[in-house]
Amino acid sequence: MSILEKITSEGAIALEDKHGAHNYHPLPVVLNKGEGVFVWDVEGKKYYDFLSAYSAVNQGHCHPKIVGAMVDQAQTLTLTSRAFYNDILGKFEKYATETFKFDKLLPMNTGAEAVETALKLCRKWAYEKKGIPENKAQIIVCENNFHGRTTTIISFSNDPVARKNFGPFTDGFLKIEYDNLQALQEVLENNDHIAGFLVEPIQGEAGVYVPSDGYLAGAKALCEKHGVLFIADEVQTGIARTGRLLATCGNCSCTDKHCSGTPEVKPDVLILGKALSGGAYPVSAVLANNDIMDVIKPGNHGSTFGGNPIAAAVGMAALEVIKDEKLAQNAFELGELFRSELGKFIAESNIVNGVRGKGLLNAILINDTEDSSTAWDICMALKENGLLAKPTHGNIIRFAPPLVINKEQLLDCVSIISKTLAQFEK
Ligand code: IF1
Repeated sequence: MSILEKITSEGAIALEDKHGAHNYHPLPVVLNKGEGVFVWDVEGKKYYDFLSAYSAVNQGHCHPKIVGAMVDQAQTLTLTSRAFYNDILGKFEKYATETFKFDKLLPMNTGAEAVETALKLCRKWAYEKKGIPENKAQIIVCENNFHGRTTTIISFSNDPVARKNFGPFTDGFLKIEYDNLQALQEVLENNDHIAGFLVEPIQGEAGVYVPSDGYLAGAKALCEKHGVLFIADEVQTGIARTGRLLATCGNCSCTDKHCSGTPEVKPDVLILGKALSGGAYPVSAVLANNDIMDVIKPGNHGSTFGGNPIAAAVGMAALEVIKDEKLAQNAFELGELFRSELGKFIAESNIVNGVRGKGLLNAILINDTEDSSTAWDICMALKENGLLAKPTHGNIIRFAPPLVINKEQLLDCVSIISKTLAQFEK
């Protein structure tokens, strides 16, 4: 079978089922085209994409500027490895560090790799700058975290499905309750060898759990007091998703109305992935200032593909699109509209208990148990009605459209969602 041969949805699913590892349980829809907020299946049916590849496609599917940058670069120079310089990486590093206001950037490919990079950076900093005795460094993490799927990262997950039978695990992590400053203070006061605190500004996989106002700033202040690095995993929340360029939006250079003037907190170490690629090509990065990043010396860390010319060109275009099209502002405004419009339906509903989120990272809470299939069944019905979303537990559905969505499209989606949910009213 040639790669160009036409295939039906059934045929594509059967091929994956037979020849692919079963590490996912996808919704039964086979896509072959995307543009902006829309995707099409192989039978030609059009859908609103309310997952955006887990927030990697914030700029919309096949954004011409991002695809253009990728194609141009692909026809010129694709990969040199970091054994040699290339003429694009430095430009991307300058642009990204100016955008996010850090001295330096370390490029990787996937989110998990960037998280691993941040953990290694934090440990090395702790031994060399803070003077923690060798092999004693501890990093604080939160319950119900999701930071990726490498062996070290799942070592501090508490999701049994992600962990079971993958041990032995990596030591050196202390887990505390999310959104609980008291818990953070206690662990900082009662341990001598804390190197860092790794946190998601909003917990995505846990079900779009938004912490209390002031939590992140309070956590940063505690970290500062104890000389511990505040490490923000903005792989999912970053790049305008939550209505600001970053959910932690310290003093980034974004000039969007709702972004500037509302500083939250500046992390010591910032982790980016997903939408840094615009969904075109894997790009991730860790950003930090010189006093931290300079502990990494030649040979300490790297990746064959990290910082390659295509990734650098794509990353730069992906950030430019966010700025040019004021996507943080759009996410802020349409996020407010989404929650308030859907809220009207929910007020009268007994199948949905609420909607929560920030910007265009939202979730609805279904009135059923965590182990029920209701959220899945609703997603199947949404698919029939032309909107794709995925449950994050049995009773939570995440809604995260591309940030290029406009008001008319968003209201159309609210009506699709309301109409679908109405079929499930008890
Ligand atoms: C999957 C969730 C989203 C992340 C944060 C690092 C990574 C992720 C905060 C790793 C990845 C993904 C991966 C995806 C499911 C997914 C996810 F449902 F688990 F929570 F986005 F909503 N930090 N998140 O959210 O990035 O290595 O994947 O590039 O299928 O595992 P990665």
